[in-house]
Amino acid sequence: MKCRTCRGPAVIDLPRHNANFCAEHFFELCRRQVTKAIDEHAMFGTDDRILVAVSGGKDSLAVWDMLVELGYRADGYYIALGIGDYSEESREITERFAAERGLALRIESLRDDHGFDVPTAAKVTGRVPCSACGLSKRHLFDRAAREGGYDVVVTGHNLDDEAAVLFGNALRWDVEYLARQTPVLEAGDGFPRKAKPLVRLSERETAAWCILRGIDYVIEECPMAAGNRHLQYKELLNALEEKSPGSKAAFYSGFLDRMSPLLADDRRRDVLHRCVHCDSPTGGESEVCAFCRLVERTRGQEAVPVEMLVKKKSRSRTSRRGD
Ligand code: Q46
Ligand code: ZN
Ligand code: ZN
Repeated sequence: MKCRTCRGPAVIDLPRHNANFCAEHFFELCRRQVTKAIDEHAMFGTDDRILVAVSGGKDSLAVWDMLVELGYRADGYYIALGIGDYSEESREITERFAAERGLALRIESLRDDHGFDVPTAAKVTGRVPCSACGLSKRHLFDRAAREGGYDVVVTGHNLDDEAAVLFGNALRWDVEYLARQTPVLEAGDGFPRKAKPLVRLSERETAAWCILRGIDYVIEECPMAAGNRHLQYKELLNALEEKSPGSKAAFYSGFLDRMSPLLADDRRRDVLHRCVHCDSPTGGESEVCAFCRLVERTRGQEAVPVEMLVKKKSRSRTSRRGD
């Protein structure tokens, strides 16, 4: 197996590029793909202050590493979700990653700072853990960016994630979500800009980036993820990709090029007002945002152990987008 660029020994084969690469030229390919995504979608520039939402997984650590390497001003932001050992381990790994590189990392804890954790919120609301988790993450990322004066929030969503979400949204022809499924969402109404620089890299490629760069990351999936639709869609798309390499990227990029522009008019945000508790933008009738209502509902509740939910999970409702 030889590197396509230098003919030296290759360390990775990439069937969708019909080529093999040595570590150095694989890194070059990754940097090129990320730079292309950033430029093509006008995500941010070198003067912008970037807040990277890090989870301790391969994607968020890879994107943080790449952005710093490419000369961007990127700080990390980690939310301790209180999902047992998984959260403990991911926090340690994230802290070590930042400390070893001298990077700024802000840590917020659902339990210590807001009085609840994901398992307890799931029990109290009677919904799947991902529902309260996703709501909390979106709310806190936005708030951290606003309070910290950041220009953009970056997440580690990769090609596999985006293709799986697209598949789910298209299965239901959910126009509202399809319209908003863009690699960059502009700032507005108190929301920061959001960008996904890894949309041109697959899950396998971000994992290879971490392994070849010696980045330690949490390998296990979140224990709450098992059985979620998003993972099932990924498996289906992987089966397709194996038979026909490149089909995942073609599915997603075809959507961005040909379908997404037609949905521009559906990309409007609801009319918003400010939450009377936390000043975050919020829609609907209530004066209080969904996150503050969740804090209120979980106040004083006894902490629920993760194991309790892992066993019960198969009987609960799945979240709409499967995220
Ligand atoms: S962390 Fe949270 Fe994910 Fe775990 S509870 Fe679901 S949304 S699966 S990215
Ligand atoms: Zn090479
Ligand atoms: Zn609020």
